[in-house]
Amino acid sequence: MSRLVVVSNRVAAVKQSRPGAEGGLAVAVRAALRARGGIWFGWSGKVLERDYGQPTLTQAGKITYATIDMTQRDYDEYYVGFANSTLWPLFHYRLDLAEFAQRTWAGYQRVNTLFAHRLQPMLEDTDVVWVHDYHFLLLAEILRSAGCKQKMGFFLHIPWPSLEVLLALPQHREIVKALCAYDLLGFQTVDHLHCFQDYIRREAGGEIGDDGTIKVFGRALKAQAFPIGIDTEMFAQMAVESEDSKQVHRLLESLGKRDLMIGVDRLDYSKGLIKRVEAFEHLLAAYPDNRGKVVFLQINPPSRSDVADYIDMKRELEATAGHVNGTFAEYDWMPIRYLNKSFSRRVLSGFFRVSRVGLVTPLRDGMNLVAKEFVAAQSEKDPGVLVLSRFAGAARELDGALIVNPYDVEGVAERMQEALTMPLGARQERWRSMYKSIAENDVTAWRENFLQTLQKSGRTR
Ligand code: GDG
Repeated sequence: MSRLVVVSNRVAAVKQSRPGAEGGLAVAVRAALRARGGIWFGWSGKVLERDYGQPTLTQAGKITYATIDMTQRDYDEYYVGFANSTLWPLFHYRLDLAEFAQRTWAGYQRVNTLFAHRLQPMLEDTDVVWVHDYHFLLLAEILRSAGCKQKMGFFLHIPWPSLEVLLALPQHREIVKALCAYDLLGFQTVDHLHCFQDYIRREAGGEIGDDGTIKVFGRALKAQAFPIGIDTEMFAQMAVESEDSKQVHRLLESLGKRDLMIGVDRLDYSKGLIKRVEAFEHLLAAYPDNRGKVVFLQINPPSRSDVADYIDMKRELEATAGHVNGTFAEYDWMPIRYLNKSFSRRVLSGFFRVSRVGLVTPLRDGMNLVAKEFVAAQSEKDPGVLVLSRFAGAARELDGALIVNPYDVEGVAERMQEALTMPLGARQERWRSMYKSIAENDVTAWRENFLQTLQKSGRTR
């Protein structure tokens, strides 16, 4: 079996903490690296004033963790700049927030080049390279022009936008052309895949074969949907154990007989948090029976707090939640508990398990793993109901959820009410079909599917 080289912006910690402490992706990637041997390469998370040195290498069994630091300028231009202030908003359909500047584009090209040049000497001819996410769209092209002939695959964790939206990106052509230097491109859903194919056909004049082979820019590659999964069994087991934890007991005690609705999201404008709070406000206004009887717990681990749009959104969210609490709270009941902090995955799994309703209502999301985790955490005897945005990739698979349009605040409130009042039999039926799907398509199946397809694809070398 060929050695695997994984490239991602952040690299998981060398030392794993207890099972379940890290996300499914890290677990799955680490397991593949452990089986095949290889390198996990990326940014150390450190920002230094000085120039890049050679990668820091840490060997753990058959895995080499290779990380490099970043200069303040590269962090500002590549990470905060082009990656998170141009690509992220644009790929999430937020043209109003996307910033376009030659300076950050140059920074993005520079950092992709630097990473490629640091990676290249570590590569062996028979390696298989798997690059993750929008931070490294250009990596394969730079490696190819430096003479690298390894099989290279790329997986995009966020949505691929529709043609009209992508065309607003001044560098759309350079970026798509660079992406076509990979042998295999993976998207979260067929919808994202179709958007990409649309660009290839209509904008780039390329051809797409029945088997998904693309011929464009004098290159041949494959593009396919690989919906990412979670470590379903492990998450389900963790939730069972966590139900008996101190934190879950305290939560239940504080609720009394009230029903819990839960949302867990990075504090990001793509997650539709303000609209969600507005929908909850509408629920309390339109269905007053819920007053005093339902608690909405919204957990938001902080994220990208050095990007201005995130600071603005946080302020607006706090004001909106404060307004709802100010309007409806009673001396013995607070409708919204808004927590701007993180919890361990173990505690979260227990919170999910005791929730009557899971609210996952992003305005756009590549997949959304919280939706799958919520389902995994439920008990078959008394499962909660998932309210899920049609604009999350997960909606393609989780057809047992109540699917909503997150922009339609009144519509979401209706579905919240339906979820709160759904009879047990209907909840079980919906949950079973969703659990089956996430158990079959877990993160291990996802990883193997991608790597096997990559192994088979590409030019014969
Ligand atoms: C990107 C794409 C795609 C949340 N709060 C805490 C915590 N979490 C965990 C969740 C979940 C993960 O973080 C978030 O994953 P999502 O999929 O919901 O969202 P993104 O971070 O935006 O991820 C997304 C994903 O990549 C994978 O391809 O699904 O569409 O945007 O696992 O449980 N974890 C801990 N403490 C918290 O407070 N430890």
